[in-house]
Amino acid sequence: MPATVIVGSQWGDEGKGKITDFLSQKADFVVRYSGGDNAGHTLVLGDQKLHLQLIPSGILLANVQNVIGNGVVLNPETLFNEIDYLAKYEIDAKNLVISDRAQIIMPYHRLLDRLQEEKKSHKLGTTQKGIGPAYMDKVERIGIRVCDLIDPEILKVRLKATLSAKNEILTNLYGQQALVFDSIYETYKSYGERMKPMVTDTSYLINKALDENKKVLFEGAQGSMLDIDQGTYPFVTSSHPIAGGATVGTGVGPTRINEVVGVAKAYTSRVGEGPFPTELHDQMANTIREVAHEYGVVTKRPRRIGWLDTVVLRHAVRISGMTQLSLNCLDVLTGFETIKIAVSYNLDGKIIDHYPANNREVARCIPIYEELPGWEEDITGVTNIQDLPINAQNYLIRISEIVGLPLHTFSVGPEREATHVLT
Ligand code: 2SA
Ligand code: MG
Repeated sequence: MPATVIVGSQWGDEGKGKITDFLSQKADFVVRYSGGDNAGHTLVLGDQKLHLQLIPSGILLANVQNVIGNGVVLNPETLFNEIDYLAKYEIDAKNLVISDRAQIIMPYHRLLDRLQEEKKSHKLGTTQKGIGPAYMDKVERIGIRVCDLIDPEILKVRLKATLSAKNEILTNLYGQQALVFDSIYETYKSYGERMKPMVTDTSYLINKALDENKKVLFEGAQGSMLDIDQGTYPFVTSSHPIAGGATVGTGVGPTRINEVVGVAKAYTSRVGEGPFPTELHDQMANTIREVAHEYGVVTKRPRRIGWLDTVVLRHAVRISGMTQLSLNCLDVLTGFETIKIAVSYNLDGKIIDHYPANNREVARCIPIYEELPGWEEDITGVTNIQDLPINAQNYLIRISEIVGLPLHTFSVGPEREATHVLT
């Protein structure tokens, strides 16, 4: 599979970083295509847990070329902090290149993210990393790209124009002090100098790699239900986490993508506001949250927990054309008498098997569950699906059946060694 996209099938935090790290052992390139430092990807290196927000998850392997694609919004401060953080673990980020067309997150983006959120009566629960405001500027065509950042003359002109517009909003609408041009310019100019050697036309690079039959992994951030078009709008992020995002976000045509791996957890979690039909509010949710340490990597917020929702999964399969399923965190469900899978919704007495766009309808949807017997045995050491307790095997088989995808991997723990490919 020369070109594979790894996509979150739920609301993010499905373990995409872990699967990317696992698959990158056989890859030549790992490419981030959307989002920014709102993502929180946890990687396990020996007995260390590493958290990355921006740098692709292939960085742990010295022979993998890591790429930040044009669809990403890049906070230079986070980038350099991560490079320095990795250096402490003796990981050299020399195999990292950055698209000259990626957008830069500026200080006013972070500030506006927080101020906009505070003003809203219906909060979105953003990560306050400036993601939405940075994508707004991109679409408004007033953003600063990487190629602008590394050219002090262009940076000066673009920052002057944009900053005066932002300062009007900050002072008039939010009663804030105006931001000072000189200090922002000097800081970002020096970020540009440090970034310059890493910057290139990454579309050219990736397409050339594909021409040479190299293996390229496109690493998704967030999840399908957070997609700006296909997710639970307006409770979404401002980018395209779905497989299509990999093409626009890297400059690689759809005809070059061979596989789309949907990553899902054996249950569901969501952080931030918005609808969540299978959400649990009982002890079960607390148990799962503590066992699996379900807290935001970036914001430390407790994640909301619920049963697996295959209406959501089938929606994700459709919108990304997924070809395989990777199921994580099976071990977290050990010890429950029964386990539920939502297979459809009851909406005003009618059974539906698709996810409504209208949020008032979603609020009226009552999930219809299949209930399967659970298992008690510790499965964390199991390496082969046949060695799982029969009820755990049946759970996996049933999910694969309902979702209509072959199971590619299952995992029984956070470590790289706890992910197993089905034979
Ligand atoms: P934003 O900041 O504009 O992208 O927020 C908009 C919505 O997208 C959600 N979102 C996420 N959901 C799950 N995981 C994410 N990454 C971090 C993690 C989140 C964290 O891995 O744990 O630490 O809280 C992520 N990033 C964005 C967000 O909650 C809003 O609902
Ligand atoms: Mg995450």
